[in-house]
Amino acid sequence: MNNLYQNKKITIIGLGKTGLSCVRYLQNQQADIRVIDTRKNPTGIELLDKSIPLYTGGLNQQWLLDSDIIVISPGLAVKTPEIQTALQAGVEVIGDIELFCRAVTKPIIAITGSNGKSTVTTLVTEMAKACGIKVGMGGNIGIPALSLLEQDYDLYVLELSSFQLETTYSLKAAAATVLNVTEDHMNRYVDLEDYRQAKLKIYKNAQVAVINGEDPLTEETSPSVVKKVSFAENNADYWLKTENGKQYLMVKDEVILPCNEMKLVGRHNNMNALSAVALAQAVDMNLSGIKTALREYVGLDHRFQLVHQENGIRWINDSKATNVGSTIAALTGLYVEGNLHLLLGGDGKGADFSELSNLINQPNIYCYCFGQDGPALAKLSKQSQLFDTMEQAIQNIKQHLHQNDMVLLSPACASLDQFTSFEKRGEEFTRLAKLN
Ligand code: UMA
Ligand code: ADP
Repeated sequence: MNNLYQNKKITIIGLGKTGLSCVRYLQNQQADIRVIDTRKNPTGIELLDKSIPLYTGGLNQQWLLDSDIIVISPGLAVKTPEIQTALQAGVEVIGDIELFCRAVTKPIIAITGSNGKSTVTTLVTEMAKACGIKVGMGGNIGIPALSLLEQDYDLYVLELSSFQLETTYSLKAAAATVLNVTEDHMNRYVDLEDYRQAKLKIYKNAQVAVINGEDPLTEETSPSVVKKVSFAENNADYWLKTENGKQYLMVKDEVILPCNEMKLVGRHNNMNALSAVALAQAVDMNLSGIKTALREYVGLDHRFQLVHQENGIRWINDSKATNVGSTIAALTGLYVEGNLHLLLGGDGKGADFSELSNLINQPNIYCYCFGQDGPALAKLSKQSQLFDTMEQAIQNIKQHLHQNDMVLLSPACASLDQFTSFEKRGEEFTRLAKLN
């Protein structure tokens, strides 16, 4: 491998998983590195080699200006004034995915979107495995992309966030998709269009762009794309056929699989399956492996997951519903024979929640709102109550439960105001569900 970065002065910002993977990678490249984290006591501090200069509690402008390259964590906005000052002084600012793209020699399937990224990323990875391909999966899903370069893979499947795409320039995906665009991270973007433009960067220089025919915001505009395919319920290359009450995943006129042979359920998951097939076929995976994965894939934890059932009451953990679009997906077409007790709340990241209003104002839906944006959410429904914490809300729900009811945590918000992650929030919900 060429030592592109040998003796280059590189400042890495952020000591999370991404920053630490950059440190490891650039140390191997013999770069002259130092690390900044704006937090006083950042998470990965104990894992950092003591010989590497570290600055915490703010951004050291002089270090930034002295750098040849700044490698910035997706957790920090490029719009931050100190970063802008460095950019104006001619310092290059990139992210870990850019480092990855410059080094990689094998094809990449790149996946972004407001919702469904992790589901599609893992499903495509399972398809590749079922086809016998040595596949490395990483990115926003929680495995830093650079760590994948430590092994020998023939294909990479990357989940990419808008934050990561902002600082990526050299991606040339074999297949790329923007699954959907709905409001998220409005505290980091000027508006929806600003956020969308970051996502659309995924298509630049892609061999195949996989677009959502039902969401014009996912339309690729890059002239560099070689081929375009679409997925949608109707009028698309990958579509859903309904015949005699049964649904089928289709490519053109060919049946791929009856939907009831999949373990994934729900309309949004049918769309996820179609996009995954489109991505897999774009890199010539065989249909037999694709079908095996579609049949066997059970989905991920914390995504509309049944975690407890007792006395005819179902408890569903959808803690990964961290924006309005994902909660809408959970509620659309959901039939509950009894009452639906819906837990909403957390950090809304500047979102407008009003789209939820129609869906939740139903005679059998009761809302229990908590956390930072609980008050704003409670205002949306006539049948809502406000609590400080999810635990208090669940204690209250338990006094009102009857057979055939459902308790659903699909909070439309990030968890970070009261939990360390969406996983911890989901685990707490599951624990409380099972508690007598
Ligand atoms: N932070 C600071 N100062 C810094 C650096 C970070 O305050 O100098 C804060 C950030 O604002 C953020 C938090 O620290 O709230 C985490 O940042 P980090 O740099 O420690 O993050 P990593 O551990 O490197 O995790 C990142 C992604 N995090 C973000 O984009 C915020 C992870 O996605 C990703 O899995 C990981 O890299 C590996 O690629 C998480 C995420 O929430 C799951 N992503 C967003 C989403 O999915 O909606 C985009
Ligand atoms: P991401 O990685 O983009 O956050 P996940 O696959 O982890 O996506 O799912 C996050 C949330 O979004 C879950 O609540 C899930 O049920 C919901 N979801 C999954 N796919 C879609 C989709 N295509 N459209 C809307 N919501 C979806």
